Amino acid sequence: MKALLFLGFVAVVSFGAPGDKYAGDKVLRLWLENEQHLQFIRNVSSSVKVDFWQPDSAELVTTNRSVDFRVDAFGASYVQAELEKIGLKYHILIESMQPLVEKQFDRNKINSTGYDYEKYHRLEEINRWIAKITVEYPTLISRFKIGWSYEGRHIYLLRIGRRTGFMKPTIFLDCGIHAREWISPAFCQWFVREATKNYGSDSTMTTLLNKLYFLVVPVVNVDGYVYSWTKDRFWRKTRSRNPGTHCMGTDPNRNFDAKWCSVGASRNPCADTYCGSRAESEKEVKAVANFIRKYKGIKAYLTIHSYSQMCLFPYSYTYSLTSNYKELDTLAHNAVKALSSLHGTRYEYGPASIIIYPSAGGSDDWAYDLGIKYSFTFELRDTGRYGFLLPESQIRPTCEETMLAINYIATYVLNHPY
Ligand code: 9B3
Ligand code: ZN
Ligand code: ZN
Ligand code: ZN
Repeated sequence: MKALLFLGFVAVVSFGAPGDKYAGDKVLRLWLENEQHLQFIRNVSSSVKVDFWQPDSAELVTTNRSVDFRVDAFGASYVQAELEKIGLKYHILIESMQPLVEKQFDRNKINSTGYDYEKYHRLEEINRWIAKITVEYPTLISRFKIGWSYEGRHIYLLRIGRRTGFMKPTIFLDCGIHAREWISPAFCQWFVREATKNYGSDSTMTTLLNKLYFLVVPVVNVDGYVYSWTKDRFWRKTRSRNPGTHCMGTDPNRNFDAKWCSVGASRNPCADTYCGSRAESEKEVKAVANFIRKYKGIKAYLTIHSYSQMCLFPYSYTYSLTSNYKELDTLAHNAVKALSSLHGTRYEYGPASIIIYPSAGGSDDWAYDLGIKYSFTFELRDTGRYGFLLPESQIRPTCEETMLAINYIATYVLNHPY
């Protein structure tokens, strides 16, 4: 019996399962109506540890919007009591976090027929998959390394499309900029699978792959992703050290060179939206930016995040509209319409500054200002029922509907050369 218990313990640790770290954690949603509510939320972190889910940090909270955040059992009882006192109504989005977290960690993730696209995968599995699918489709896929992470891991890029020997318009698609948004890497993998599987049978995909290249980075923030599997399921940032503090990491989506750190980002290394010591201080951001700068022919930049069901486009760093606002708005409208046609999932769309909050240093704004005029951030499912803990049963419907939006945009880009 002792031996069994011991073995069980070893297995849990070596697979990086969450233990009972999240027992008692809850996710609460508030609607802030006035200054008093706002002050409460801004100051709550001094009394208890709260993990902001939506928006992504305390600084971004404003009145007349909802806030989702995670607190532990102790924090929850404190916060709930305080909320009653100031008469702020709240809603418990997730009553008990532990079972949801446990469900996402390892079980039998490789089935007999090969890779399971309806599971979340740890980085080593994703890297093995990258190697394997590249070998399986030598005429459609090439694998590149675009750089190394802070902790020395490779960042891979897959180029997908029929090899022609001449330049083709190219669509850049990245996933996993934020570590805890696990549905994002799952989507990039789904995209590559659909592209390869449907080439030659589905006419849309065949045309796209004949006439375009897709450049897909399945996981940008590789260190953070590993950390979200091994240490902290809700880690968002990179894992670089910050001098003078024990707080680690920079928000890669505040670290791009787009009006860097001017708004909606934090100078505090302990914040989840820390912009870093300078633009492109993060090796992962630098790798993506350098690649995009030197690769000629990128006509669209698409980046996948979660959660909140939105299709966002520039600008995020200012309320000013881009010169092609009307075109982007129509394109987003139609992409979202295609997405919704499958399961009725509702998406909001528009400039990020207006739809979520103004914030600088994002990859979409940076790509747009570089001259890539079709630049979109997708925030996939859900709207907060599960948040970052989106169950694996939703991987398929989420990816299927998102494919429709991405294919719509790709087809549009193909038909509107510039
Ligand atoms: C944020 C920025 Cl700064 C941007 N340019 N585009 C989208 C977003 C939203 C994502 C973020 O980084 O907060 C959502 Se997770
Ligand atoms: Zn796996
Ligand atoms: Zn994100
Ligand atoms: Zn998000």
